[in-house]
Amino acid sequence: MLMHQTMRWYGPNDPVSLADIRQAGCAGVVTALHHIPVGEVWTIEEISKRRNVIEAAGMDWTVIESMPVHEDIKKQSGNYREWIENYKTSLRNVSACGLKVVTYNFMPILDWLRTNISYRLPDGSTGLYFDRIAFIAFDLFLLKRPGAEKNYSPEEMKKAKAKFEIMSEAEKEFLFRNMMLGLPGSDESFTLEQVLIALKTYDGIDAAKLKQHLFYFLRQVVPVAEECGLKMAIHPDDPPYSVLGLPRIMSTEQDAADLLSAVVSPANGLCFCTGSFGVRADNDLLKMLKRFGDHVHFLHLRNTKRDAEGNFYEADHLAGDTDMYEIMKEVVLLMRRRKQSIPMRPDHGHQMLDDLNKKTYAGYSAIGRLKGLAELRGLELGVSRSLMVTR
Ligand code: DNO
Repeated sequence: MLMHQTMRWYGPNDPVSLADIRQAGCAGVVTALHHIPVGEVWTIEEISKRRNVIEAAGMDWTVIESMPVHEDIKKQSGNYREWIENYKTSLRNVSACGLKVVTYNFMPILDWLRTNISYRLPDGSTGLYFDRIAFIAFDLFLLKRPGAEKNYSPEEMKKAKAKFEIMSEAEKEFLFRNMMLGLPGSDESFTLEQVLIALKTYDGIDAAKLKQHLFYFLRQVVPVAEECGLKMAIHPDDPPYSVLGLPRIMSTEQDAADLLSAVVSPANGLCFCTGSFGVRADNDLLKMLKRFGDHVHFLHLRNTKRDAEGNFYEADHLAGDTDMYEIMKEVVLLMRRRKQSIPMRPDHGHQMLDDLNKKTYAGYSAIGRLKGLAELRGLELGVSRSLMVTR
């Protein structure tokens, strides 16, 4: 039994086509109805339309990534009760259309963040990079977030100032654009004003409160998911710690344990993203996978390489800080134990070869992801076969 190999597809406007994904060897596609405003119901009609397009290309749509959670739900403000009811309706509708896994996240305002989406690697390809000092410089001198100084040490602020002073206008502009990229699947960037206003609405919401809001949400939606045979898979924070003074609550082993014990149900689970959890040196990924294996409903396999300063870049899928061989071995054993194939996507990939001449969603190149997928596929087959040998 092997993993169900998929790639993310951002929908009809994605420069990487369904045909490309099929040729990469995928059996399935992971996508979402990005055109539906956050909070509104996903209708059966819209879901089936999308499913038909994918099936016509010879693949299936088993995993949704993401069904986004309205900001009001995260803050328990405004019409959050109505958004939760809508979410339940959407869950029933996607289940009626035969989908099985729903990925979501609970990161306030922003999703993943990088300071440089085209970091040049030694071989000439590019990857995504998070430079901690550049990030602090952005926060202090470009965003000028009120109170930002409270989140950093004097030493860090000194380094950020020095870095900012020697940056050219073009470099500042590049950093700014990278940081303000909109939510995944959106072509619109955030504006400075929008971010500052949104940040203000989180005043008074600390990590403990945000967790309570997450658990409240789960107590409402998980029973619905369970009833209709769906699995919920929360995506970890990326990077896995507080940013811009915002609480982040799905970054560590303890966070995942808290989530699973808050609502005990087979429908309450994780999108185990090795690239996100792996940025923290204190996350023991193998231990986490062993501990939470029964609740892993979706796998994002990619690798990062961090340094002592807190910077990291997205490395080759089989290189970096995560021992992908060990992870893969555990995945193979897990699937055998569960007698079930787990959907996986190679997550991001580098921009390489012809990708470098194309504009794709950051991290979602065709060839770079194909390379990652092909390596993971080979690793899995090798591990799987070797585990079959009995002496
Ligand atoms: C980044 C992705 C995330 C993920 C969401 C899930 O490339 O892995 O944006 O889709 O956080 O809700």
